[in-house]
Amino acid sequence: MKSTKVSVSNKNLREISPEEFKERLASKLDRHFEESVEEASKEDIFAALASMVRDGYSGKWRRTRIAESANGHKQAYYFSIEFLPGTLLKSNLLNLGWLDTAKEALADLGLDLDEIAAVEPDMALGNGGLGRLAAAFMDSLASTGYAGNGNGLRYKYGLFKQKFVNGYQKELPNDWLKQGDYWEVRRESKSVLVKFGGRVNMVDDHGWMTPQYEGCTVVRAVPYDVAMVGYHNGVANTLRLWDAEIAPEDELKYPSIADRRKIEDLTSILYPDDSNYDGRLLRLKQEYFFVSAGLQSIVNNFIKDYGEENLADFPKYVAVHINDTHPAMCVAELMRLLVDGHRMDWDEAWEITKETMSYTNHTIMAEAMEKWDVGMFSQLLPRLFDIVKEIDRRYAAGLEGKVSGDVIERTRIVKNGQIHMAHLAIIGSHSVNGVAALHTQLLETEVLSDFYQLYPDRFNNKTNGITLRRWIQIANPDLAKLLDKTIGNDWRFDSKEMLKFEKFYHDTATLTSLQQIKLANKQKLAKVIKDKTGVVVDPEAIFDVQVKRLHAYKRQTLKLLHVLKLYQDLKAGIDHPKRVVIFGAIAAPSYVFAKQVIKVINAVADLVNNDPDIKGKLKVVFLENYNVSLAEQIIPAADLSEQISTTTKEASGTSNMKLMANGALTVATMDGANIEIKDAVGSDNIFAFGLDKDEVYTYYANHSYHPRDLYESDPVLKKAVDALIDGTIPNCASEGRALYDAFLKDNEEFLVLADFEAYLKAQKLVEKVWQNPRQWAQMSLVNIAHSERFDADKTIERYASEIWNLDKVEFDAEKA
Ligand code: TH1
Repeated sequence: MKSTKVSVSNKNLREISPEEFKERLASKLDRHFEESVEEASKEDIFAALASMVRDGYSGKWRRTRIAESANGHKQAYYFSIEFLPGTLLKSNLLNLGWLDTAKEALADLGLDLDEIAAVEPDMALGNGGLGRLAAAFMDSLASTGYAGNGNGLRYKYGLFKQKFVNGYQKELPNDWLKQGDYWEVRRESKSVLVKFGGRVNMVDDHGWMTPQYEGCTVVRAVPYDVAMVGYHNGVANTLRLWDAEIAPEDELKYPSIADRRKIEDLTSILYPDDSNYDGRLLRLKQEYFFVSAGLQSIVNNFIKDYGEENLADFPKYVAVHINDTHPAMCVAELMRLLVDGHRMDWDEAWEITKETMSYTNHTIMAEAMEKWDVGMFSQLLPRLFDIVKEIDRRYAAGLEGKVSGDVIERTRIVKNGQIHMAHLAIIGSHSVNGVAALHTQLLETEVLSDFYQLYPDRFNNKTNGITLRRWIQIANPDLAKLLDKTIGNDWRFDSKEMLKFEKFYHDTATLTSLQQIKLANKQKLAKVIKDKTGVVVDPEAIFDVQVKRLHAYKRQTLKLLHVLKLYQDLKAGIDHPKRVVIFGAIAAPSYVFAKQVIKVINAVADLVNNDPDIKGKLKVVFLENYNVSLAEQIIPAADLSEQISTTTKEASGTSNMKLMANGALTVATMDGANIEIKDAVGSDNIFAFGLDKDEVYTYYANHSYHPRDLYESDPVLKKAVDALIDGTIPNCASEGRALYDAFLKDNEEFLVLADFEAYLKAQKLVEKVWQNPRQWAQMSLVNIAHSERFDADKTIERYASEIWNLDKVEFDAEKA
């Protein structure tokens, strides 16, 4: 077989002509809906386009699968409880090389691609950064030409829809499948069974202790596959999402709808929690369900391709990645499949498991650490519990006499009636990585230091990345065109090329274009804001953006105090440049404090936006239901990017990267990936401020943070904080009081008031630079050029070579 690298990088940006595109569209509409383009609704045109796109990649999808198994390629499987791809029409068009043609062809027909694409509901099977990263990695795996597939859950309801009622967050169900998912393919024949509960008896079967399951509940896992199309390279990988159904042999056991629901509800809802842990039974069921189904299908596939007798070679052909601890049961489940299912000797199975598994930690926040109660776990998963206990026993026994008993006790998996999932993931993997340099350093020196002492070679850093294709080519097409004009279009294929944009630092025409593009994007966003909230904002103002989950450590509260201070200044006749502060943030429904913050911000927005005294100099806008699609509208219009988490708390952050790529300047604490952004752009091109990691840890170690002292001694701070309780802000007395009390609590964990003064200073500097539009544009240009450092394609190259040991897919390029 003739083999060529798949990265038959096809740099033709127009793979079909507008004429051909129009013909295909007309014939789709005719065949599917018996209507002409003129008669068709947006929904119908969307469906026809989606169908054309599917035709466009179906051959690639099939050939990639065949090439992968025929060529004996190692494949990576990314296990994640969340995937957050957003919408897929435009990104599939882009990756196929059809986007510009589609825009043009539709325009010829009097149609606007953006309006039609808006019909597609977001595939919101994730909360925030963790799920978005998983989706970015899917795009990059395909686009860099690796055989890498995703494995997750097909939630019937995606992340809830956030609505504001009287300024309070209300949650509505997100029935994203109602309109029919255009991209998935149900693969009935690949279904597997997953067992829960019951009892397990070990019986001797010809000398092998074999489990017999009794009285368990069997759930059928049916995969729905979504193609992940590579950028101009003929590759299409698979994102496999599992749905729970009644097993065919159990139909009679569940005669009523209500009975059936009990099984099918397993995949109904996505837990709306981010960086938090909530030890509920349903979540444990979900975790085991996609872990077991995914590993069963991988092992079945392996046996089909290579034979059971070659299972010892499993890690040569399979890498399984554990994205945060939610899929940590992979370690025990693969042991179960190998030892119980294929009668492999424990020690051999253990070596295979460790070589196969790798794990990413995404947070050091104590409240996010998964620990399952032994009682619940052993009842739901009796056999898996035995295996976890055995892994733990052997782990402890293996260290006996080699390290202190304290270390063993601190690091073991099962202790004090709980199962520590991070410990299971680390002990059962050959690689453990953090998601930014500082984060990995903190894992090594603080949070996981015992493990780092034990296994220094396992630890490595992989700083997160973003899909630049989506955030520049799709979300900011005019910026993309400016890059083409200045540096040529090679950057669309190799982001390193973007560094050449820096050569235009002194080029007045380019700087002017940058300003014009930003202004046009701000005008568009101003319209969105007007339509959604009724608030009129001036596109000439600073667009100051904080978009991310609502969380105490992310400190939307610090931004709020700044807003209050600006408001008080303006009331007192102290002038500031015009500013529009834009928030987008969803709170977990059970997170009381986060919801109080939302209410207060909305109340402050009401106050500020309607106070004639300040003459429109300050506007506050909280956009509902922040999601990927809204991000695509906000981020290209941002001047200022707020990345102000308490140093040490934000593992990486990724909105910081998207915003810089769109030319926003960052106000940043030296936390997460902000440090690397500063390193990339230089300290003159970022507004860095605040406590550093050592200062934060000193406060924690000495319990020496006394915010009341700061409050009493700084009248500016006191005035801003007092606004929360002195009646300044109408209609939020109890929420204002809650924030006030939180700020002033002795040793308050997020050190909000400790950073206030430095934050104001950073914002003063922002205002000063804003007065110099040329300098601002120059800084913006440097940020755009250096965003190449955070291209997820490069992050994936590092995972592929340093963790998964993959090589690129090869197949007959002629047919690609
Ligand atoms: C986030 C981190 O908070 C963020 O800093 C990082 O950029 C992102 O992951 C991607 O690495 C996390 N999201 C979750 C969600 C859950 C549990 C832990 C984390 S950490 C449910």
